Formats: sequence, C-alpha cells, structure tokens
Amino acid sequence: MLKVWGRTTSVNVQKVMWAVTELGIPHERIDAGGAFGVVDKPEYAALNPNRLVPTIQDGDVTLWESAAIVRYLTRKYGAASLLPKGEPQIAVADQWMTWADTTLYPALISTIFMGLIRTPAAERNQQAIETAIQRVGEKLAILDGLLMNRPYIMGDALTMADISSGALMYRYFTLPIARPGLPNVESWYKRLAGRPAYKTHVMVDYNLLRVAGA
Ligand SMILES: N[C@@H](CCC(=O)N[C@@H](CS)C(=O)NCC(=O)O)C(=O)O
Repeated sequence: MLKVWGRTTSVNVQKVMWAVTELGIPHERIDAGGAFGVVDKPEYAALNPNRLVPTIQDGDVTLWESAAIVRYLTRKYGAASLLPKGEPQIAVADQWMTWADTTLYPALISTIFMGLIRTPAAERNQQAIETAIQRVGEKLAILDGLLMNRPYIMGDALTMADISSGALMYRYFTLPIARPGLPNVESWYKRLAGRPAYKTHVMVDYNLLRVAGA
C-alpha cells in the first residue's frame, strides 16, 4: 500500500494528500515532521536525505518533492481523472504546476505565511511581506484571466494543474492580507472548497503552527 510520510499541517503534504484522495489510492499516512520528529531519524534520512516532508513509498518507488509526487501518482493512477488528455495538455498542466511552485509558493508561503505565522511580529520583515503580497496579487491576476471562461485550470475538470496552486489558496484567502479583486480565482477556490478531499486535507487550521508573538 502507498505510504505517505508527513504531518497534516504541512502545505506540501496537503498537496499530496489532496491528490491521493482525489485519485482514490489506498494509502497509509504516517505523521512526521514538526512536533512529530521522525525526520531526524537515520531511517527517514535514508528515504529523504533532505529530512523534509512529504516522502512517499509506493512499492519499490521512494519519492520526495511534493510536485514530483503529484506528477508520479497522477501518471500512474490518474489516467481517468487528474491527468489531462494527451502530451501537449500534460505539458501545459506541468507548466502551471511549475508556475505555482516557482512563482506563487516563494512569495505566498516562504515570505507571507512564514512571515506572518512562523515569525514573531517584532522580528518580521514587514517590507518583504508587503512586496510579496503585491506580487502574489499580480501573479494571481494571470490565473484570474485564464479562469474567466473555465471552471478549472485545464478546462472542465480538475487536473493535477489545479493541485499545486489550489493547495495554496486556503492560506491565500484566509491570511489577513490585502487581496485585489480576483473574482474568477475566488470562484475557483470556492469550487475547490466544495470538494471533500480539499476540505479534509487542505483546509487545515494553521494556527497550530503560529509561533509566540506572531
Ligand atoms: N520542495 C519541497 C519542500 C518540502 C518542505 O519544505 N517541507 C516542510 C513542510 S511544508 C518541512 O518538511 N518542514 C520541516 C518539518 O516539517 O519538520 C516539497 O515540495 O516537498
């Protein structure tokens, strides 16, 4: 059975667990990282030398990096669901996944989320946070244009393209930050929030992660 290592409060674990659930893959999730430790054990380092979560084991395959895991699981189990039809469409889905990881994630998670939730107010780089808020709003306006005439990133159905950006949207829409008008991204987020797998695995209260003074 597929094994997933990682705590439910990690956005990268959430991304994988959302995909696993949409794909209907029987699995076992093992708490690891943060207060659970495990990642500091030599057995875990043998699976993932970065000592980060998530990591999966699927038969002989051991994988880390959440986006690589989502791509692997989708190609193996998602032909009838999360995998777009045909290589050109898969490549475009891949493009949006990479965009989420390289354009949205650093500003939204590494700067805004870490700054507001994982850093005491007195130690915050408020200027960097403000710049990142502006940047994420501008970048999401690109996605807003795409979603003007389609319910999901690749068209009528949820695909792996929605997983990478979508997993970040719960934090985007619930953090106390200024957001520009993004009516289509907001409708898409509400559509995702209506999916049981998203509700269970992504809409996880992050206040447990809040450090003293944040
Ligand atoms: N690029 C990696 C990032 C993994 C990562 O930074 N994971 C964080 C949680 S979101 C982690 O393991 N933090 C240490 C811990 O939880 O102990 C991925 O997408 O899987």
